[in-house]
Amino acid sequence: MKRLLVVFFLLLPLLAACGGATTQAPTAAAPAAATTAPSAATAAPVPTAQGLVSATAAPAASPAAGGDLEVDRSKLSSELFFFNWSDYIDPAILEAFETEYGVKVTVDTFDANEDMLAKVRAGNSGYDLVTPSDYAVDIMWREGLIQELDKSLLPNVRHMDPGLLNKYFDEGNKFSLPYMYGITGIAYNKEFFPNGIDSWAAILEPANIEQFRGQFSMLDDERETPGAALKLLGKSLNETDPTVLNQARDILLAQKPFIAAYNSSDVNRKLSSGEYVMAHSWSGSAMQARNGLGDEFPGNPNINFVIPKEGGMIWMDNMVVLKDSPNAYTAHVFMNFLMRPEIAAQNTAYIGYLSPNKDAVPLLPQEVRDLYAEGFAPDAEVLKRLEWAVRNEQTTGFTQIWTEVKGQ
Ligand code: N2P
Repeated sequence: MKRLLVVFFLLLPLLAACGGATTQAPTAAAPAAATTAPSAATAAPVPTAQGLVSATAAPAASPAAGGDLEVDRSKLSSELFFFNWSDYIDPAILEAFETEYGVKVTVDTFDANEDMLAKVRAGNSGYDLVTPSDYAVDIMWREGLIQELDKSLLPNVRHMDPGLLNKYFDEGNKFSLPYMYGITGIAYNKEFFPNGIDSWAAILEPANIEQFRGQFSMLDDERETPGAALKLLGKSLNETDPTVLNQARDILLAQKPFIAAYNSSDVNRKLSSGEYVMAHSWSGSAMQARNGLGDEFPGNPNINFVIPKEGGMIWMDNMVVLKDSPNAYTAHVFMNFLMRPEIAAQNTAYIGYLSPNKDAVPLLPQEVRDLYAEGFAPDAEVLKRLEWAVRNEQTTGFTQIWTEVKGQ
């Protein structure tokens, strides 16, 4: 199976510029106009990417390159427990880490921040490292669920795009460092939509979806899915007015009889197999449907991805170490390993999301770069229509309407 070997070069600086340090519902739009491109924007795409990341080569291990961490092996645990989103790391990277350090990384997966939070809040989860999204990082540090990072163990932070650090959910990156970011829109099979899709109405309005009953899904997510309905209403996905939230709920209730499922777990596979003709989808999941995922499932060349004209979500998942992590030192070593540019590039190429690692970006190959340009990453125009999800006291309204939607 073809791996995703990707390059993403144009948009990172624009994305980096957005969402800054504000704590109020940051939109991607305003700062996108900023011209202070911090990294790759002005650079021509680096031509030597192919071969740096290859489907057959083991991940490059060059700990010494550029002054990587001097690991005290006597402090390493033999195991590490990583709680991560599904289909969100190249298994070859886990093998490479084990080969280099003798640490076996066990990955358990979740498909929603709220599910992850419930498990971690219960205590003694046994997990060391977790990848919450932006607003969930905010929740986790406020609730004392995560520990301050020891930056002396994380020299590879220097490879991260500064524009994607210091975001509103963890100013100063005391608790978290970026893992991957992406956007949420509609993935569709162009056999069924030869003219494309340009509005959330295509997946939300009964008149449009009757003909596709049981052949599409919405994310099983209390922020993403009401967020899509809010966008159709022309509202912010951080809307807190109960009247508007109820309108969003009603859109979802009207749609519900037609969907196959609320699904955040195997949208990639079902799009790829043709079981779904469209889906509310994360960009990388759509990219996996298009290109396949390692040896797990094949790609489907008919899959496209779009951010509807009304807008969509931009988000970033982040590495954090749990307060009760049994192996915190090893967790830092693993985080630092994941921030090596060649490892980050290999991982990004494999899973098809977007890398916050500025030195990984030039290592990404052409194939997926082409897909980014086709819409699997935002261009400047799309970026203006994207919004980050913010957590605050008022956003409990989402849990309320989501319970009502799911419960009926
Ligand atoms: C990967 C999930 C991407 C994370 N399956 C969405 N925040």
